Amino acid sequence: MSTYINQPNGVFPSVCSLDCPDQCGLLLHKENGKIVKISGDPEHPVTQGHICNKVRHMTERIYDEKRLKYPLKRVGKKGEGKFEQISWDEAIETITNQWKMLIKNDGPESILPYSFYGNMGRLNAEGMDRRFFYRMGASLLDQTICQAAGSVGYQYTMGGSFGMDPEDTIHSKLIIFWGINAVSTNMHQVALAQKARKNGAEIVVIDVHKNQTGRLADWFIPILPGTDAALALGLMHILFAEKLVDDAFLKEHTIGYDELKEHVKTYDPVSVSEITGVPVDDIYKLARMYGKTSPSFIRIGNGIQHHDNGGMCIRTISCLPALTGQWKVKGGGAIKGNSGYLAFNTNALQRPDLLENKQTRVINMNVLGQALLDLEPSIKSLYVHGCNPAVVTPEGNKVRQGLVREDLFTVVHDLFLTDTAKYADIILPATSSFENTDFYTSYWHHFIQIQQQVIEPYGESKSNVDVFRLLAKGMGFEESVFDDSEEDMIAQALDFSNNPSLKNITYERLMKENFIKADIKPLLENKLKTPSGKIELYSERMKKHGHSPLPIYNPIEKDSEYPYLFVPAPNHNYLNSTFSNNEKHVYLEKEPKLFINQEDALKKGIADGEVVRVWNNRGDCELKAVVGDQVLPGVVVSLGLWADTPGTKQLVNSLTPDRISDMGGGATFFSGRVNVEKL
Ligand SMILES: Nc1nc2c(c(=O)[nH]1)N[C@H]1C(S)=C(S)[C@@H](COP(=O)(O)OP(=O)(O)OC[C@H]3O[C@@H](n4cnc5c(=O)[nH]c(N)nc54)[C@H](O)[C@@H]3O)O[C@H]1N2
Ligand SMILES: Nc1nc2c(c(=O)[nH]1)N[C@H]1C(S)=C(S)[C@@H](COP(=O)(O)OP(=O)(O)OC[C@H]3O[C@@H](n4cnc5c(=O)[nH]c(N)nc54)[C@H](O)[C@@H]3O)O[C@H]1N2
Ligand code: SF4
Ligand SMILES: [Mo]
Repeated sequence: MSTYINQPNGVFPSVCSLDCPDQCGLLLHKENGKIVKISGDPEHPVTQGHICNKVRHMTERIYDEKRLKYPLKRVGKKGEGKFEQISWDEAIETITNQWKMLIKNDGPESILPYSFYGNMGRLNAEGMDRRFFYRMGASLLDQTICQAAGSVGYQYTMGGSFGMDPEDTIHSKLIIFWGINAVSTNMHQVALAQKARKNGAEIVVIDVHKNQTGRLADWFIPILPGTDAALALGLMHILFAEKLVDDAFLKEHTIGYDELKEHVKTYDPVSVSEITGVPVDDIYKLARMYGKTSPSFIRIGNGIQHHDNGGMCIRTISCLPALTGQWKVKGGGAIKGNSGYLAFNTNALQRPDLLENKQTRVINMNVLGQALLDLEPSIKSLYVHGCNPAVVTPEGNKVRQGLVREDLFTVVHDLFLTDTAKYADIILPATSSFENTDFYTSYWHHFIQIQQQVIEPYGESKSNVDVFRLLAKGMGFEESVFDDSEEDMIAQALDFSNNPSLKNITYERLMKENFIKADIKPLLENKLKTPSGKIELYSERMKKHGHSPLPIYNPIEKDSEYPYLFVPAPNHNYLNSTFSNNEKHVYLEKEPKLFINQEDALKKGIADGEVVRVWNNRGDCELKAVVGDQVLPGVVVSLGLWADTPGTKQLVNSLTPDRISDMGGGATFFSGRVNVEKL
């Protein structure tokens, strides 16, 4: 039990719950029972006292007047946003009565939970909710919107989400940020890279947009969207041709290097240059730099995998460190994600055994719009938590057409009246993470952390765990798993003999120490979790799954004749759509922009600062043009996922395709085409 809650004044350790690799250790400064300031924990070895702008202003969000204080029921038309206060008893009774009726008439699969990591706390994001919906037998959600394609691609090469320890970045001499806007999205990786730079390291950024990360680079390499696999193969071509590969390493730790060597002969620098837009000389320069510098480190971002070919692209890039033997060098290798190291007992936490019907249908979250409109038997109820699909999900107009269905019973649990909540029948107020207890495992650094409750719940808000306890009671679910305390659940999750790195990490220790680094052995000390136990440059398993067993470049789909490839990326001051409803953060971000090359702007008669209409067959929006050389001709980039504001049209996901990527059922946000004109 947290003792912090009873102390009105003091400074208390905490964890950032946002979906961000850095997973910072925080200090919450409390006065008269309220948090007045949030700072980075100087004791936390990765955070080192520094946090981002977003969370430094977090008190504005947790005490925002607009926060939901009590449950609401809809009184207006769907989506109109008219609600009336109700009690928790009425809310739970309304929801469970509706669900009991649906289960009787249509079966439990007519109900779909839709959630993501608005709060990364394991109990709240994927604990009690899983137990509840497994027990109910509801449709299952395939949570593919973020890193699915790349994780599968990386896994084919490396056996799972296992990369370098980011703290070793300080030893690197060459750091490549590849498709990651790290200044905004992984700031402590940048801090570590800057330390390495003081010791002589060079920073290279490969991106479609010269944003703040590109501007910080020693060398920025602009590339055409969706072509990175070709560049990686071109680098391999030169590495083999110029004997810059580590033969001893390849023999000992990989399979398929002879096949790969033969195969990459077709990716000559001239052809690769035509595909990628990267000049031939630069391809040579980068290959030689990569082949001759050690330790070298590639931070693989999420940007490259939100494409039709995202899985294969990451599969391909992740072969590079093996060619040069970098996995053996401290400060060498790559990171796509590191969640494999902190794997905990998900079966004990989530209890998939409670699901009776093992054939229960699975719905890919990227096609929510289609699912709500066309799926048979139809979805009759949607329960949304920790996610804002009306803004973040592709084919946004289809999503909204689905949400407006009169016969869809929608419940939204959130801290704010999000654009999704506006379509709800019942809205439930959620606590912020500082108002509950949870444990956290980063997908980038190696620390496990605990959040103890620091402040009282805002208004009548409740945590996800508490709401699912109430819903279980209301449904008449009698299993004792719904009575487990937070402490019980954390202990169950950490009790996991399959992962020796967690051996000495317990609830009690976390309560004392707040953050504990897992005891992780060097990557190649044990066999990898690939079928061969080695790094697989050639993958028989990929062949079985219908992919090329060797890394290849597959072009993205040309989904229309519209002239521009559209990359709607995240922005600096929001986290996905979180903060898009908080004045301070909106003020810092100003307005939604569209970056366009000056050549394209000239042709279209668009001047810098003018509002432009961006459209395709899926939808349209209006953004402010930024004309310059930040993007290549033929490419346009927007920043941020903006909430609806009256009088504006800024739903960038109204333009994005809901095609599924090559692997993992992933999203293809960045592979769509649009047209642009002066408004
Ligand atoms: N400030 C802030 N931080 C965040 C988030 C946020 O919204 N705001 N979101 C969080 C979440 S959930 C995630 S998943 C991560 C995402 O953070 P990142 O891993 O940085 O991924 P993105 O920002 O989606 O894209 C990264 C970069 O890829 C570029 N890009 C797009 N297509 C291509 C391509 O084909 N090739 C290359 N080389 N580059 C390309 C984009 O221009 C962008 O600069 O950040 C997390 N942190
Ligand atoms: N165009 C485009 N679209 C994208 C992306 C992109 O780069 N471009 N990125 C994609 C990616 S990588 C991701 S991960 C998704 C993210 O999409 P989402 O997961 O929807 O992320 P957020 O927009 O941050 O919404 C999270 C919501 O959870 C709520 N929340 C926070 N804590 C809690 C809690 O404890 N309980 C409950 N019930 N609610 C809580 C927040 O208030 C917020 O409304 O977006 C995707 N969409
Ligand atoms: S959003 Fe990321 S960088 Fe900012 S405080 Fe949270 S974990 Fe740290
Ligand atoms: Mo994400």
